[in-house]
Amino acid sequence: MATKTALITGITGQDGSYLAEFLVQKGYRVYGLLRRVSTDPFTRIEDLYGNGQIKLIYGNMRDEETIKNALKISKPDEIYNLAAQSHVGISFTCPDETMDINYRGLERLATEAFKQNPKVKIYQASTSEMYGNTKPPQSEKSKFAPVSPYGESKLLAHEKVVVPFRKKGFFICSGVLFNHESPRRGKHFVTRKVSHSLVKVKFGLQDMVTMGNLDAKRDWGFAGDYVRAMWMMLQRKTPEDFVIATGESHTVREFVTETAKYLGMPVKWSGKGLSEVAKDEKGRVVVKLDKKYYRLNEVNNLLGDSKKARTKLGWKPQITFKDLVKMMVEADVKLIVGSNEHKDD
Ligand code: NAP
Ligand code: G4F
Repeated sequence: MATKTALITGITGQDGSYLAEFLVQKGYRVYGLLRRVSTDPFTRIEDLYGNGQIKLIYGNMRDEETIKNALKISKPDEIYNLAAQSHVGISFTCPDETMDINYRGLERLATEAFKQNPKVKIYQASTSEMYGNTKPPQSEKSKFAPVSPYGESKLLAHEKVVVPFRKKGFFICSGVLFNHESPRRGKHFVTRKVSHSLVKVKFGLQDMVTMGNLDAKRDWGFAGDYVRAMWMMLQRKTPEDFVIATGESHTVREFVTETAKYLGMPVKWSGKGLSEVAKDEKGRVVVKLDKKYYRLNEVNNLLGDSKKARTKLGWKPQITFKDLVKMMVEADVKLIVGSNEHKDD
Protein backbone atom coordinates (compact mmCIF):
# COMPACT_ATOMS: atom_id res chain seq x y z
CA MET A 1 0.00 0.00 0.00
CA ALA A 2 1.26 3.50 -0.86
CA THR A 3 2.51 5.61 2.05
CA LYS A 4 -0.23 7.86 3.36
CA THR A 5 0.35 11.50 4.25
CA ALA A 6 -1.25 13.26 7.20
CA LEU A 7 -1.32 16.94 8.13
CA ILE A 8 -1.76 17.62 11.86
CA THR A 9 -2.67 21.09 13.07
CA GLY A 10 -1.85 21.47 16.77
CA ILE A 11 1.04 19.01 16.49
CA THR A 12 2.88 20.67 19.39
CA GLY A 13 -0.01 20.07 21.79
CA GLN A 14 -0.75 17.05 23.96
CA ASP A 15 -2.84 15.14 21.38
CA GLY A 16 -0.77 16.28 18.40
CA SER A 17 2.37 14.76 19.88
CA TYR A 18 0.71 11.38 20.59
CA LEU A 19 -0.99 11.33 17.21
CA ALA A 20 2.23 12.16 15.33
CA GLU A 21 3.96 9.31 17.16
CA PHE A 22 1.07 6.93 16.41
CA LEU A 23 0.95 7.81 12.69
CA VAL A 24 4.70 7.49 12.28
CA GLN A 25 4.46 4.00 13.76
CA LYS A 26 1.76 3.24 11.18
CA GLY A 27 4.18 4.29 8.43
CA TYR A 28 2.61 7.68 7.60
CA ARG A 29 4.48 10.67 6.31
CA VAL A 30 3.47 13.35 8.85
CA TYR A 31 3.36 17.12 8.42
CA GLY A 32 2.57 19.46 11.28
CA LEU A 33 1.52 23.08 11.33
CA LEU A 34 3.76 25.07 13.66
CA ARG A 35 2.87 28.57 14.79
CA ARG A 36 5.65 30.95 15.69
CA VAL A 37 6.00 31.53 19.41
CA SER A 38 8.63 33.57 21.20
CA THR A 39 9.80 30.68 23.35
CA ASP A 40 11.66 27.69 22.00
CA PRO A 41 9.19 25.82 19.75
CA PHE A 42 8.79 22.10 20.26
CA THR A 43 10.71 21.41 17.05
CA ARG A 44 12.38 18.48 18.74
CA ILE A 45 9.20 16.63 17.83
CA GLU A 46 10.83 16.13 14.42
CA ASP A 47 13.80 14.37 16.01
CA LEU A 48 11.89 12.63 18.78
CA TYR A 49 9.31 10.78 16.76
CA GLY A 50 10.55 11.22 13.23
CA ASN A 51 13.49 9.73 11.47
CA GLY A 52 12.55 12.34 8.91
CA GLN A 53 8.93 11.19 8.80
CA ILE A 54 7.68 14.35 10.56
CA LYS A 55 8.05 17.73 8.91
CA LEU A 56 6.93 21.03 10.37
CA ILE A 57 5.54 23.91 8.31
CA TYR A 58 5.15 27.39 9.79
CA GLY A 59 1.55 28.57 9.76
CA ASN A 60 -1.36 29.76 11.83
CA MET A 61 -5.05 28.85 11.91
CA ARG A 62 -5.79 32.60 11.87
CA ASP A 63 -3.92 33.16 8.60
CA GLU A 64 -5.55 31.72 5.46
CA GLU A 65 -2.47 32.02 3.23
CA THR A 66 -0.38 29.95 5.60
CA ILE A 67 -3.04 27.22 5.64
CA LYS A 68 -3.12 27.16 1.82
CA ASN A 69 0.65 26.92 1.80
CA ALA A 70 0.73 24.06 4.32
CA LEU A 71 -1.83 22.14 2.25
CA LYS A 72 0.11 22.73 -0.98
CA ILE A 73 3.36 21.52 0.56
CA SER A 74 1.95 18.51 2.42
CA LYS A 75 -0.74 17.30 -0.04
CA PRO A 76 -2.39 15.26 2.72
CA ASP A 77 -4.67 12.24 2.41
CA GLU A 78 -5.84 12.86 5.98
CA ILE A 79 -6.05 16.06 8.02
CA TYR A 80 -6.35 16.08 11.80
CA ASN A 81 -7.49 19.52 12.98
CA LEU A 82 -6.31 19.61 16.59
CA ALA A 83 -5.20 23.25 16.75
CA ALA A 84 -7.23 25.26 19.23
CA GLN A 85 -7.29 27.75 22.03
CA SER A 86 -8.23 24.76 24.14
CA HIS A 87 -8.48 26.20 27.66
CA VAL A 88 -12.10 26.66 28.75
CA GLY A 89 -11.29 29.11 31.58
CA ILE A 90 -9.16 31.32 29.32
CA SER A 91 -11.89 31.38 26.66
CA PHE A 92 -13.93 33.66 28.97
CA THR A 93 -11.04 36.16 28.87
CA CYS A 94 -10.22 35.76 25.14
CA PRO A 95 -13.53 34.90 23.44
CA ASP A 96 -12.72 36.47 20.04
CA GLU A 97 -9.36 34.76 19.69
CA THR A 98 -10.96 31.48 20.77
CA MET A 99 -13.69 31.86 18.13
CA ASP A 100 -11.24 32.84 15.39
CA ILE A 101 -8.93 29.87 15.96
CA ASN A 102 -11.48 27.19 16.86
CA TYR A 103 -14.35 28.01 14.49
CA ARG A 104 -13.02 30.28 11.71
CA GLY A 105 -9.78 28.29 11.66
CA LEU A 106 -11.61 25.10 10.72
CA GLU A 107 -13.66 27.03 8.15
CA ARG A 108 -10.45 28.30 6.50
CA LEU A 109 -8.84 24.88 6.61
CA ALA A 110 -11.79 22.82 5.31
CA THR A 111 -12.70 25.29 2.55
CA GLU A 112 -9.17 25.29 1.14
CA ALA A 113 -8.49 21.59 1.75
CA PHE A 114 -11.58 20.41 -0.17
CA LYS A 115 -10.81 22.94 -2.95
CA GLN A 116 -7.30 21.50 -3.36
CA ASN A 117 -8.38 17.87 -2.95
CA PRO A 118 -12.10 16.92 -2.73
CA LYS A 119 -11.10 13.42 -1.59
CA VAL A 120 -9.14 14.47 1.50
CA LYS A 121 -10.48 13.20 4.85
CA ILE A 122 -10.75 15.65 7.76
CA TYR A 123 -10.97 14.88 11.49
CA GLN A 124 -12.30 17.74 13.62
CA ALA A 125 -11.46 17.84 17.34
CA SER A 126 -14.90 18.42 18.82
CA THR A 127 -15.51 18.21 22.54
CA SER A 128 -17.77 17.14 25.37
CA GLU A 129 -17.71 20.80 26.44
CA MET A 130 -20.33 21.30 23.67
CA TYR A 131 -22.88 19.49 25.89
CA GLY A 132 -22.66 22.08 28.64
CA ASN A 133 -24.98 20.93 31.41
CA THR A 134 -27.01 18.45 29.35
CA LYS A 135 -27.93 15.48 31.56
CA PRO A 136 -25.34 12.64 31.65
CA PRO A 137 -24.55 10.19 30.23
CA GLN A 138 -23.95 12.21 27.05
CA SER A 139 -23.95 10.41 23.68
CA GLU A 140 -24.15 11.34 19.98
CA LYS A 141 -27.89 11.86 20.55
CA SER A 142 -27.58 14.29 23.48
CA LYS A 143 -28.36 17.96 23.10
CA PHE A 144 -25.52 20.43 22.61
CA ALA A 145 -25.86 23.39 24.98
CA PRO A 146 -22.45 25.03 25.52
CA VAL A 147 -21.90 27.38 28.46
CA SER A 148 -18.45 28.79 27.58
CA PRO A 149 -17.00 30.72 24.62
CA TYR A 150 -14.80 27.65 24.03
CA GLY A 151 -17.83 25.36 23.87
CA GLU A 152 -19.63 27.84 21.58
CA SER A 153 -16.67 28.05 19.20
CA LYS A 154 -16.42 24.26 18.93
CA LEU A 155 -20.16 23.91 18.40
CA LEU A 156 -20.09 26.50 15.58
CA ALA A 157 -17.18 24.64 13.96
CA HIS A 158 -19.25 21.47 14.11
CA GLU A 159 -22.61 22.90 12.99
CA LYS A 160 -21.40 25.46 10.44
CA VAL A 161 -18.46 23.58 8.93
CA VAL A 162 -18.49 19.83 9.65
CA VAL A 163 -22.21 19.24 9.09
CA PRO A 164 -22.65 21.38 5.90
CA PHE A 165 -19.48 20.03 4.19
CA ARG A 166 -20.54 16.47 4.98
CA LYS A 167 -23.99 17.15 3.54
CA LYS A 168 -22.26 18.19 0.30
CA GLY A 169 -20.55 14.78 0.18
CA PHE A 170 -17.10 15.59 1.61
CA PHE A 171 -15.40 13.38 4.20
CA ILE A 172 -15.33 15.32 7.44
CA CYS A 173 -16.22 14.08 10.91
CA SER A 174 -16.22 15.20 14.52
CA GLY A 175 -14.74 13.21 17.34
CA VAL A 176 -16.67 14.36 20.40
CA LEU A 177 -13.91 13.59 22.86
CA PHE A 178 -14.32 13.74 26.62
CA ASN A 179 -11.40 14.91 28.76
CA HIS A 180 -8.18 13.05 28.14
CA GLU A 181 -4.96 13.57 29.97
CA SER A 182 -1.35 12.41 30.10
CA PRO A 183 2.07 13.40 31.39
CA ARG A 184 2.18 15.73 28.35
CA ARG A 185 -0.92 17.66 29.45
CA GLY A 186 -0.39 21.42 29.91
CA LYS A 187 0.05 22.38 33.58
CA HIS A 188 -2.89 24.82 33.42
CA PHE A 189 -5.35 21.91 33.08
CA VAL A 190 -6.54 20.53 36.38
CA THR A 191 -5.14 16.97 36.31
CA ARG A 192 -1.59 17.99 35.42
CA LYS A 193 -1.74 20.97 37.77
CA VAL A 194 -2.61 18.54 40.57
CA SER A 195 -0.05 15.86 39.72
CA HIS A 196 2.77 18.36 39.16
CA SER A 197 1.99 20.48 42.24
CA LEU A 198 1.39 17.61 44.66
CA VAL A 199 4.66 15.95 43.63
CA LYS A 200 6.37 19.25 44.49
CA VAL A 201 4.53 19.37 47.83
CA LYS A 202 5.57 15.79 48.58
CA PHE A 203 9.24 16.60 47.96
CA GLY A 204 9.14 19.87 49.94
CA LEU A 205 9.49 22.13 46.90
CA GLN A 206 6.09 23.80 47.34
CA ASP A 207 3.78 24.26 50.37
CA MET A 208 0.37 23.76 48.79
CA VAL A 209 -1.72 24.01 45.64
CA THR A 210 -4.53 26.55 45.15
CA MET A 211 -7.51 25.44 43.09
CA GLY A 212 -11.09 26.18 41.97
CA ASN A 213 -14.29 24.09 41.80
CA LEU A 214 -13.70 20.64 43.34
CA ASP A 215 -17.24 19.39 42.71
CA ALA A 216 -17.09 19.33 38.89
CA LYS A 217 -17.16 15.80 37.48
CA ARG A 218 -15.16 14.74 34.46
CA ASP A 219 -14.85 11.55 32.44
CA TRP A 220 -11.04 11.38 32.28
CA GLY A 221 -9.25 9.05 29.86
CA PHE A 222 -5.69 8.72 28.53
CA ALA A 223 -4.73 10.81 25.46
CA GLY A 224 -2.82 7.89 23.90
CA ASP A 225 -6.05 5.86 23.76
CA TYR A 226 -7.98 8.79 22.28
CA VAL A 227 -5.67 9.54 19.31
CA ARG A 228 -6.15 5.92 18.21
CA ALA A 229 -9.89 6.66 17.96
CA MET A 230 -9.21 9.74 15.78
CA TRP A 231 -7.33 7.60 13.29
CA MET A 232 -10.03 4.89 13.35
CA MET A 233 -12.68 7.47 12.41
CA LEU A 234 -10.74 8.43 9.27
CA GLN A 235 -10.27 4.81 8.14
CA ARG A 236 -14.01 4.42 7.55
CA LYS A 237 -15.68 4.62 4.14
CA THR A 238 -18.31 7.10 5.33
CA PRO A 239 -17.81 9.96 7.77
CA GLU A 240 -19.70 9.86 11.04
CA ASP A 241 -19.33 11.56 14.42
CA PHE A 242 -18.34 9.54 17.48
CA VAL A 243 -18.30 10.14 21.22
CA ILE A 244 -15.05 8.96 22.79
CA ALA A 245 -15.11 8.48 26.56
CA THR A 246 -14.35 5.97 29.31
CA GLY A 247 -17.89 5.89 30.76
CA GLU A 248 -16.61 6.61 34.28
CA SER A 249 -16.57 9.99 35.94
CA HIS A 250 -14.90 11.44 39.02
CA THR A 251 -14.95 14.77 40.81
CA VAL A 252 -11.91 17.02 40.80
CA ARG A 253 -11.73 16.34 44.55
CA GLU A 254 -11.45 12.59 43.84
CA PHE A 255 -8.61 13.23 41.41
CA VAL A 256 -6.74 15.12 44.15
CA THR A 257 -7.45 12.40 46.74
CA GLU A 258 -6.25 9.63 44.43
CA THR A 259 -3.10 11.54 43.44
CA ALA A 260 -2.19 12.25 47.06
CA LYS A 261 -2.88 8.63 47.99
CA TYR A 262 -0.64 7.32 45.22
CA LEU A 263 2.11 9.69 46.44
CA GLY A 264 1.88 8.12 49.91
CA MET A 265 0.60 11.42 51.27
CA PRO A 266 -3.10 10.69 52.03
CA VAL A 267 -5.29 13.75 52.59
CA LYS A 268 -8.43 14.48 54.60
CA TRP A 269 -10.94 17.12 53.49
CA SER A 270 -12.57 19.58 55.88
CA GLY A 271 -14.41 22.90 55.74
CA LYS A 272 -17.15 24.14 53.41
CA GLY A 273 -17.32 26.27 50.26
CA LEU A 274 -14.26 28.40 49.66
CA SER A 275 -12.94 27.42 53.12
CA GLU A 276 -12.59 23.75 52.18
CA VAL A 277 -9.05 22.42 52.52
CA ALA A 278 -7.19 19.14 52.21
CA LYS A 279 -4.71 18.34 54.98
CA ASP A 280 -1.99 15.71 55.03
CA GLU A 281 -1.40 13.29 57.93
CA LYS A 282 0.64 15.92 59.79
CA GLY A 283 -2.30 18.34 59.56
CA ARG A 284 -0.59 20.60 57.01
CA VAL A 285 -2.88 22.23 54.42
CA VAL A 286 -1.83 20.93 50.99
CA VAL A 287 -4.86 22.13 48.97
CA LYS A 288 -6.80 25.36 49.43
CA LEU A 289 -9.30 27.17 47.23
CA ASP A 290 -9.33 30.57 45.55
CA LYS A 291 -12.23 32.26 43.75
CA LYS A 292 -9.95 33.19 40.84
CA TYR A 293 -9.86 29.56 39.66
CA TYR A 294 -13.67 29.35 39.47
CA ARG A 295 -15.31 29.94 36.08
CA LEU A 296 -18.09 32.32 35.13
CA ASN A 297 -20.11 29.30 34.02
CA GLU A 298 -19.28 25.72 34.82
CA VAL A 299 -19.94 22.37 33.15
CA ASN A 300 -20.84 20.29 36.18
CA ASN A 301 -21.06 16.70 35.12
CA LEU A 302 -19.52 15.04 32.07
CA LEU A 303 -19.93 11.32 31.61
CA GLY A 304 -19.68 9.91 28.11
CA ASP A 305 -21.53 7.05 26.49
CA SER A 306 -19.19 5.74 23.78
CA LYS A 307 -21.24 2.65 22.81
CA LYS A 308 -21.30 3.72 19.16
CA ALA A 309 -17.49 3.93 18.96
CA ARG A 310 -17.11 0.61 20.77
CA THR A 311 -19.49 -1.10 18.36
CA LYS A 312 -18.76 0.58 15.02
CA LEU A 313 -15.06 1.40 15.42
CA GLY A 314 -14.12 -1.43 17.76
CA TRP A 315 -12.47 1.20 20.00
CA LYS A 316 -12.12 0.89 23.75
CA PRO A 317 -9.84 2.62 26.23
CA GLN A 318 -6.99 0.62 27.75
CA ILE A 319 -5.98 2.93 30.61
CA THR A 320 -8.19 3.21 33.72
CA PHE A 321 -8.57 6.23 36.01
CA LYS A 322 -6.14 4.74 38.55
CA ASP A 323 -3.61 3.87 35.81
CA LEU A 324 -3.83 7.45 34.57
CA VAL A 325 -3.14 8.95 38.00
CA LYS A 326 -0.23 6.55 38.46
CA MET A 327 1.21 7.37 35.01
CA MET A 328 0.98 11.14 35.56
CA VAL A 329 2.39 11.05 39.10
CA GLU A 330 5.29 8.79 38.11
CA ALA A 331 6.17 11.03 35.16
CA ASP A 332 6.10 14.15 37.36
CA VAL A 333 8.20 12.47 40.06
CA LYS A 334 10.75 11.64 37.39
CA LEU A 335 10.64 15.16 35.99
CA ILE A 336 10.78 16.99 39.31
CA VAL A 337 12.95 14.76 41.49
CA GLY A 338 15.13 13.91 38.53
CA SER A 339 15.76 17.57 37.77
CA ASN A 340 16.20 18.35 41.48
CA GLU A 341 18.82 15.64 41.85
CA HIS A 342 20.54 17.08 38.82
CA LYS A 343 20.56 20.52 40.48
CA ASP A 344 22.22 19.08 43.61
CA ASP A 345 25.04 17.46 41.62
P1 NAP B 1 -3.40 21.60 23.49
O1 NAP B 1 -2.39 20.75 24.19
O2 NAP B 1 -3.83 22.88 24.11
O3 NAP B 1 -2.84 21.89 22.02
C1 NAP B 1 -3.39 22.86 21.20
C2 NAP B 1 -2.55 22.98 19.95
O4 NAP B 1 -3.12 23.99 19.10
C3 NAP B 1 -1.09 23.39 20.20
O5 NAP B 1 -0.26 22.70 19.32
C4 NAP B 1 -1.10 24.87 19.84
O6 NAP B 1 0.14 25.37 19.44
C5 NAP B 1 -2.07 24.83 18.66
N1 NAP B 1 -2.58 26.17 18.33
C6 NAP B 1 -3.22 27.05 19.15
N2 NAP B 1 -3.53 28.17 18.47
C7 NAP B 1 -3.09 28.01 17.20
C8 NAP B 1 -3.11 28.82 16.03
N3 NAP B 1 -3.65 30.03 16.03
N4 NAP B 1 -2.57 28.31 14.90
C9 NAP B 1 -1.99 27.09 14.88
N5 NAP B 1 -1.92 26.28 15.96
C10 NAP B 1 -2.48 26.74 17.10
O7 NAP B 1 -4.74 20.76 23.22
P2 NAP B 1 -4.97 19.16 23.26
O8 NAP B 1 -5.35 18.78 24.64
O9 NAP B 1 -3.85 18.50 22.57
O10 NAP B 1 -6.30 19.06 22.39
C11 NAP B 1 -6.25 18.88 20.98
C12 NAP B 1 -7.57 19.31 20.39
O11 NAP B 1 -8.63 18.51 20.92
C13 NAP B 1 -7.97 20.75 20.66
O12 NAP B 1 -8.67 21.22 19.53
C14 NAP B 1 -8.92 20.65 21.84
O13 NAP B 1 -9.80 21.75 21.84
C15 NAP B 1 -9.61 19.34 21.54
N6 NAP B 1 -10.10 18.57 22.69
C16 NAP B 1 -9.25 18.25 23.71
C17 NAP B 1 -9.71 17.48 24.77
C18 NAP B 1 -8.81 17.10 25.91
O14 NAP B 1 -9.33 16.68 26.95
N7 NAP B 1 -7.50 17.18 25.75
C19 NAP B 1 -11.04 17.02 24.78
C20 NAP B 1 -11.86 17.34 23.70
C21 NAP B 1 -11.38 18.11 22.65
P3 NAP B 1 1.18 26.04 20.48
O15 NAP B 1 2.05 24.91 20.95
O16 NAP B 1 1.89 27.03 19.64
O17 NAP B 1 0.39 26.66 21.59
O1 G4F C 1 -8.76 20.58 33.34
P1 G4F C 1 -9.76 21.58 32.98
O2 G4F C 1 -9.28 22.97 32.71
O3 G4F C 1 -10.55 20.98 31.74
P2 G4F C 1 -11.97 21.32 31.09
O4 G4F C 1 -12.42 22.68 31.42
O5 G4F C 1 -12.89 20.20 31.40
O6 G4F C 1 -11.58 21.32 29.54
C1 G4F C 1 -10.79 20.28 28.96
O7 G4F C 1 -11.64 19.25 28.54
C2 G4F C 1 -12.55 19.60 27.48
C3 G4F C 1 -13.39 18.34 27.19
O8 G4F C 1 -14.52 18.34 28.01
C4 G4F C 1 -11.73 20.01 26.28
F1 G4F C 1 -12.54 20.27 25.22
C5 G4F C 1 -10.91 21.24 26.64
O9 G4F C 1 -10.10 21.59 25.52
C6 G4F C 1 -9.99 20.89 27.81
O10 G4F C 1 -9.04 19.95 27.36
O11 G4F C 1 -10.87 21.69 34.13
C7 G4F C 1 -11.57 20.56 34.57
C8 G4F C 1 -12.42 20.95 35.78
C9 G4F C 1 -13.28 22.19 35.55
O12 G4F C 1 -14.55 21.95 36.08
C10 G4F C 1 -12.58 23.28 36.36
O13 G4F C 1 -13.47 24.30 36.84
O14 G4F C 1 -11.55 21.28 36.86
C11 G4F C 1 -12.04 22.45 37.49
N1 G4F C 1 -10.91 23.07 38.22
C12 G4F C 1 -10.84 23.21 39.57
N2 G4F C 1 -9.70 23.82 39.91
C13 G4F C 1 -9.82 23.60 37.68
C14 G4F C 1 -9.05 24.07 38.74
N3 G4F C 1 -9.42 23.69 36.39
C15 G4F C 1 -8.21 24.27 36.15
N4 G4F C 1 -7.78 24.34 34.87
N5 G4F C 1 -7.43 24.77 37.17
C16 G4F C 1 -7.80 24.70 38.49
O15 G4F C 1 -7.11 25.15 39.39
